[in-house]
Amino acid sequence: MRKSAKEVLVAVAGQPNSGKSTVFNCLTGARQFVANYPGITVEKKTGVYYYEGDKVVLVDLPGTYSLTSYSLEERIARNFLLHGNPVLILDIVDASNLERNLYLTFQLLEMDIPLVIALNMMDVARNRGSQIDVEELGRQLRTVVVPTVASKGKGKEELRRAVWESYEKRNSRSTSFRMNYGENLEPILSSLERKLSQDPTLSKHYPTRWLAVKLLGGDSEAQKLVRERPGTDKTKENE
Ligand SMILES: Nc1nc2c(ncn2[C@@H]2O[C@H](COP(=O)(O)OP(=O)(O)O)[C@@H](O)[C@H]2O)c(=O)[nH]1
Ligand SMILES: [Mg+2]
Repeated sequence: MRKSAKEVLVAVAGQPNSGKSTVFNCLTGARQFVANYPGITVEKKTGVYYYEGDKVVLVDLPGTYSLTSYSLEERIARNFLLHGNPVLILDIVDASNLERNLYLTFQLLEMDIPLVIALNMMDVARNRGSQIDVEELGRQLRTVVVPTVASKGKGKEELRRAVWESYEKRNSRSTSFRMNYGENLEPILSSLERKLSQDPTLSKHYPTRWLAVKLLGGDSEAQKLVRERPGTDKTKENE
């Protein structure tokens, strides 16, 4: 292998039954390892594949419908995104349940980590007569969208290429997608975000927009992050 080979950490997220495990298996094949998240019995599956000699490490996050802090699975997924340093999120979206699946996507986009969407179950969507304008979806979300039928291995190479290209372009992204919370909330969010940005420790460790949204929603884990200050090891999940 080339001396300069890179190693890239990618978090694989998605709602239950979106085909997350199928995509994961399709990309990594037999190169998989299972451990537990520290201190708890939830399985942490890691897989590896090589793209033109560079190593891509995939971490399979627990399947969740959203990214609040109400369930253990959601907290694990969220903590990994906040503290595990993935450079990219691969979001598996079920094309036949697009609206419901995008609920998680919007929350992932707020984490301020480059995102690639595998628009999976394209066969099911097509059989139901749905026509999805894949390019328009990508334009609106300002992200790359790759249509896949993971159970048939369709879209695998396109997905690998999209992951790599998004990784290489990660610093040259134009403005990323921002959920608009409407004229009542946006001014409050902006002022909160401004305050959080002025705190160098917080803004270095957490996406301030995300933190502002969560604080406004009364998210207790987010409040704890602000209270406790970053810097200590919080990858451990204490129930
Ligand atoms: N028709 C179709 N089935 C799929 C596709 N991807 C996955 N599946 C099937 O959908 C079911 C759920 O997939 P799985 O990977 O376990 O979902 P997960 O819960 O997100 O990990 C399985 O029976 C898969 O074989 C796809 O693109 N098309
Ligand atoms: Mg699964």
